[in-house]
Amino acid sequence: MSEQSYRVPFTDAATANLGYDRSQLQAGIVHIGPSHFARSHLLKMVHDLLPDDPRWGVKAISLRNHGIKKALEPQDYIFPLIERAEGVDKTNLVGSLIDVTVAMEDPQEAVDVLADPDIKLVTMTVTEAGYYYDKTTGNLDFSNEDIKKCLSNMDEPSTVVGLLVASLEKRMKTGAPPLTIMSCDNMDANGSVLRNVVLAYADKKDSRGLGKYIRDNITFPTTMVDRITPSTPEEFQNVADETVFNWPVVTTPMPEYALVIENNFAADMPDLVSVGATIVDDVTPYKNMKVRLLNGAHMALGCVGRVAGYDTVIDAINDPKIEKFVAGFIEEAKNTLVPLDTIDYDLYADDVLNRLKNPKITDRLWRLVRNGTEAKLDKRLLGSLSDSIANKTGHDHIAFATAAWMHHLAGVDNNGQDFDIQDPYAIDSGLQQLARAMGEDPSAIIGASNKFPAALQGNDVFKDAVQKHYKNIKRHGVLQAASLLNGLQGVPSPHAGPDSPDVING
Ligand code: CS2
Repeated sequence: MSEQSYRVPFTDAATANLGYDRSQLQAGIVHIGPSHFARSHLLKMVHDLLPDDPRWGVKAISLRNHGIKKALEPQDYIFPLIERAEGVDKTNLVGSLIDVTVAMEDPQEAVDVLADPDIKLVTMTVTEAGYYYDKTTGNLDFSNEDIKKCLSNMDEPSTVVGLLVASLEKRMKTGAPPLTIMSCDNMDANGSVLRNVVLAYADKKDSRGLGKYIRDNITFPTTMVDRITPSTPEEFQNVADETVFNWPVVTTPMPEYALVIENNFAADMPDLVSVGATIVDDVTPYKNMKVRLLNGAHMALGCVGRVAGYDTVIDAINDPKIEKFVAGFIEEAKNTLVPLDTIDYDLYADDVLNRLKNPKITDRLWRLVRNGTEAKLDKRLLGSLSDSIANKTGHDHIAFATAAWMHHLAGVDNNGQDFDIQDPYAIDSGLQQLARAMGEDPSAIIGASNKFPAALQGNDVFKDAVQKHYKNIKRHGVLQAASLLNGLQGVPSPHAGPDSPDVING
C-alpha cells in the first residue's frame, strides 16, 4: 500500500463510500467532547452499525473548542480513520458524525440538541477534570470556581454538568422519553461519578421535582473504554489540501475489549455488541485489568523511557532492557487481578505488549505520563503495588516503576538533558524541586507527595523496594538499573566505584 493511501479524495461527501446512505441517517445519539479518542472509538463503532440500523447518527457537542467544527464542517463531518499495525494499513471514512454544536457559542442550541425527544443515548469523553468531583467523596465539588460560575448563570451553562442538568430539566418539562447517559472517560466508576455530580447539581438547581425525575428516568451505566489514540502525526495531516478528506485520526486496530458497558439502560440502545462492545453486570474487573495493565504499563514505560532519554514509545520499547522491564511489570500487575472465568488476562496482557510494540504508531512518552502525579500514580502504580506486596505475588517491577516516577519528576534524563514533565501538580506542589534536590533516599518524596496511602508508607517491604531501585537508578542510570532488576547482567556501571556498591538487594 502506498504511503499516501490515507489521502482519500474528496469528491462529494454524499457519494463517499460509507456503506450506508447518509441522507437516511437519523440522530439518536449525542456525544459530548468529539476528541481524537471519541472519533477512533465510539464514532467508529457507531459507524460500523449504521448499515444495519440508520437510527443512530451522532450529533456532537463541543463545550468550547470550535476547531473540530471548523475543520469537519466543510467535509460534512466525514473524517478518515487510519488503522495501523504490522501488516495493517487501512483507511476508512467514518460517517456517523452528522453535526457539531459549540456549547459556549450557543448554549441554548446545545440544550435543545440534548433535550430532543429522539435522542436516546448521550455519550461523553470530556476527561476526568470535566466531572468536577471530589476524589475522596465522589461528590460534586461545589467549591470549584467553574461550578460556582455555572450555578450563578443557569440559563447559559458553562460546564458539562450544568449543560446536562439544563437539558434534563427541559426533557422533564417537555415529557421527553427516558435517556441513557454513558460516560466514556477513562476513570473508575465513571457512571456512578457522573450520576452523583448530575444529581448534586440538579438538587441545587431545583429542590422540587428534577432530582426525582432524573432518579426515575435517567440511567448512567459505568463503562470501560480502550483504544490507544495518539494525536495525529504531522505526516498524516493533509489539512492544506482541499481535494482530500482532512483531519484523520491514526490508531491501532480495535482491541478485544474496546468498550465494556454496565447493563443499565433507560432507553432503546444501538446494538453496540454487534460491533465489538461487551455488556456485563459489573465493569469493575475489566476496568482494573485495563488500568493496571495497559495504563499502568504506559505510566511505567513513560517514566523509565523518559529518564532513559527516549521520546517515543516505539524507540523506548525497542530497547531490550526496557521491553524486558515492561513485560515484567505487566506480569506482576496481572498477578494482582482477581482470577475470573470470564476474562482471559493472559490474552489481554499479550495484547498490551503487542500494542506498545506497534511499529506503525507514533505515540510520545510525554503523553503517557502527563499529569501523572495527580491523575495516574495512584490507580496505575500504587494500587497494584499495595496488592502485590500484600499478596506476595512479586512487586519489584512495580516498585521500580514507582522509583522511576520519582526520577522522572526531576525532569532531567540520564544524558543530562532537561525535559518538560507536563505535571502541573508536581511543579506547583514543590515535588519537582524536591526530586531535583534529593540524594539516594527517596523518603522525602514519599512523605511530601500526599499520594502514598498510610498503609504503604508504613510498610517496610514497600520502603525497601522503592529505596533499592531509586538508589540503583541514581547510581547506574535507569537502563543499567533495569538490567540489574531483570537479572540480565550484574555488571556494575562505570559510575559505581568502591564507595558506591551496587544496591541490588537493599
Ligand atoms: C494513556 C491512555 O494518556 C494515557 O494515560 O495511558 O490515554 C491510553 O492510551 C488509553 O487509555 C488507551 O485506551
